[in-house]
Amino acid sequence: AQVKPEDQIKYRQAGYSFMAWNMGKIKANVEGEYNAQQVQAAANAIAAIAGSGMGALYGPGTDKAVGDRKTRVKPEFFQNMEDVGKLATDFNAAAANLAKVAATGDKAAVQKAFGETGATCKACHDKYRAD
Ligand code: ASC
Repeated sequence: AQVKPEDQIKYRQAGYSFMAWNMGKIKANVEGEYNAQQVQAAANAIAAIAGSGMGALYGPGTDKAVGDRKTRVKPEFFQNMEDVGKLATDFNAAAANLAKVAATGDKAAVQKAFGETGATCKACHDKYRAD
């Protein structure tokens, strides 16, 4: 079934928002007291969403606000799908690696994998997100 453009934007924003909450939990753990179980659960959630096919939520009509549903995606995103695909693949790989490393409970290794994951988030924001 066809997902309406405004719903595609809503769902992708929900995905990023939920990943951001989990990134924040991992950040708090690597900067303070470390709870390996919490980090593993958060990393697994991020990896699952990252690998869930969010690209399907950037269909026609989702390049600008639809009614009250705003979006920060830049027009350039839709003109550089090959580059976007590479950035998405990098993010997916980094998130999968973060989950793998989180399963070991090694805080220093998680700190490194977390930094690498955040860098793949930022790489896309810098190019294709307004603000
Ligand atoms: C986060 C979050 C992002 C990324 C990015 C990394 O926790 O909400 O968008 O990490 O800030 O640079």
